[in-house]
Amino acid sequence: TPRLILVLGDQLSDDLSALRQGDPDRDVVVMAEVQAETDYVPHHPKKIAFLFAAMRKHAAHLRAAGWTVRYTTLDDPENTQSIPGELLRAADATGATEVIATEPGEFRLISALEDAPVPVSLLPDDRFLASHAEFEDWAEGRKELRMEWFYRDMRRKTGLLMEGDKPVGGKWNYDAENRKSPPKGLSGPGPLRFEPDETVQEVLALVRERFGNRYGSLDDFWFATDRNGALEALEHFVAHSLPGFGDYQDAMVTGQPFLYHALLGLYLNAGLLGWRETCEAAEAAYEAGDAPLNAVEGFIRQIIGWREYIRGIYFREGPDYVTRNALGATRDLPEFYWTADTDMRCLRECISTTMAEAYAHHIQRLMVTGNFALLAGLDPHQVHEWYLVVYADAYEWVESPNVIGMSQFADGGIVGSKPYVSGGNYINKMSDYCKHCDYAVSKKTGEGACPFNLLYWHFLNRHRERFGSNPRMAQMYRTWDRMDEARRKTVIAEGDAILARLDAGARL
Ligand code: FAD
Ligand code: DLZ
Ligand code: SF4
Repeated sequence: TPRLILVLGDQLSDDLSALRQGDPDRDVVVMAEVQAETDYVPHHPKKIAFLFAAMRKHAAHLRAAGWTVRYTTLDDPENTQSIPGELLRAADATGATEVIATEPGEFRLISALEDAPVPVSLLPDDRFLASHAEFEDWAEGRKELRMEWFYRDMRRKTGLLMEGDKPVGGKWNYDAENRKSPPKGLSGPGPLRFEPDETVQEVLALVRERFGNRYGSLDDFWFATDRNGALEALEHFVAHSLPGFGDYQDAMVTGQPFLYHALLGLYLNAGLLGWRETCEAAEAAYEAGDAPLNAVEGFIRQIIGWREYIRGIYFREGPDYVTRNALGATRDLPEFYWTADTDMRCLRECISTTMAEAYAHHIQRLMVTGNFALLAGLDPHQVHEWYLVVYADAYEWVESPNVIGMSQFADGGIVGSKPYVSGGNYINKMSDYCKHCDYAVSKKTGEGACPFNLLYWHFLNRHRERFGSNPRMAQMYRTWDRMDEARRKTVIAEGDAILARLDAGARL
């Protein structure tokens, strides 16, 4: 009898553990577009279109490689609209009594498979550099976890940018060189764009019909939707953007959402690219003298360092991670996160890019939308769901430690040792947003003062008990304490007023 091999929407890799265990002459691959996955949060339609198109092409590719594939489209009248339901239907149709699957990247779906009406054997997802056991071993017994130490081990393990046991160039980390402010007129090459072919157009029509009224634009869809396209996008990035990636990694420019960023996260996370080939392409550019070390090291660190570390945390911390709320933040997510309708230019810019492209780069996510949410005390679970909805590269295993941990400090300091907060000065230094803003970044209080300036001190003041003795935050508290009493009172009162406006749904 055949067995069923489940391939999920973010498992579009040839070298997948479930496929390796299967036999093309005997087994049946099951792939399904289902509402349970499109609706557990209302994903951005571009993300759904990307995944459906990539799934359809991957199914065709597997068939060409000799597999029998049962593929259910979303509009198939027989579709049960859930993964376990489609496995049961496939079992009935084929006589299969067991399923082989690669572990999903979300506890919700892992439990659904464990409870599925057909027995499922879950295999490790070995498309990552560090297995769960390896991360556990690394983390075990450490007082605190820090990405940098993990990253060095991963450099040693992979040999990437290594000369024997020494890091190339003598330093492990060149981040200090990667924080340049954007010069006037900075633009950058941006990603490689793909014209929608017939498959993509069919999917776009389906997604427009079913999800067209949702948050997020489906216009100008340009993502690659197969492995060859993803490889071309990688090549394009390495040739054109990687050389400037380091210098302008943190820069933000109005009307230029992409700059020198890779725009590869969605391909990596869906399985169209692997970490090793991606890092090796960057390393080769360094060795050929085509890209500087600060850029290449920074890029490789994001992938074998941050991406793996973040995944390790998700699986180590467990299903309750996404409900953590160490700072007790309870404010509802303001409506403008869904509409970009705010006078705060930085937020308007980052949120409208997100609506249009299902993309924003790291510093926009961390220091604009994330920073504001943290300063304003927004409920971290609502913030987490927002990030899971809006980005084409978002899956819970990677999104939640970045949001709950890195950005919102709701895990109490597992991912990061201090909260990522800043006033308007940082945003002004790294962007041109403030020049175009109705608020004045130079104003700390009074009419038209930048809300980030007020909320920054408000945050530090209301969380003094937790952060006051953190040596990495001592400087900030000293500055606060040196302000005169009356000024501090004004800051708190005006911060309160902004939060009250948020609560009242007033425009900011
Ligand atoms: P680049 O900036 O060019 O970086 C290269 C690659 O490195 C990325 O493609 C990605 O695979 C990897 N990478 C870089 N930083 C991280 C990180 N912190 N964690 C994991 N991988 C990283 N990344 C996601 O893949 N999915 C998410 O849902 C996600 N949510 C985020 C939410 C917040 C609040 C923050 C602060 C960061 C989030 N990130 C997420 C990390 C990072 O912002 C994105 O990976 C990156 O912006 C993707 O764009 P890019 O491909 O142009 O990446
Ligand atoms: C994100 C997503 C969406 C929108 N749709 C599907 C789908 O229809 N079928 C499918 O197999 N996978 C989909 N996915 C990806 C899954 O949600 C993903 O595998 C889990 O969140 C685990 O990472
Ligand atoms: Fe954002 Fe403040 Fe600058 Fe306006 S002044 S863009 S609100 S940081």
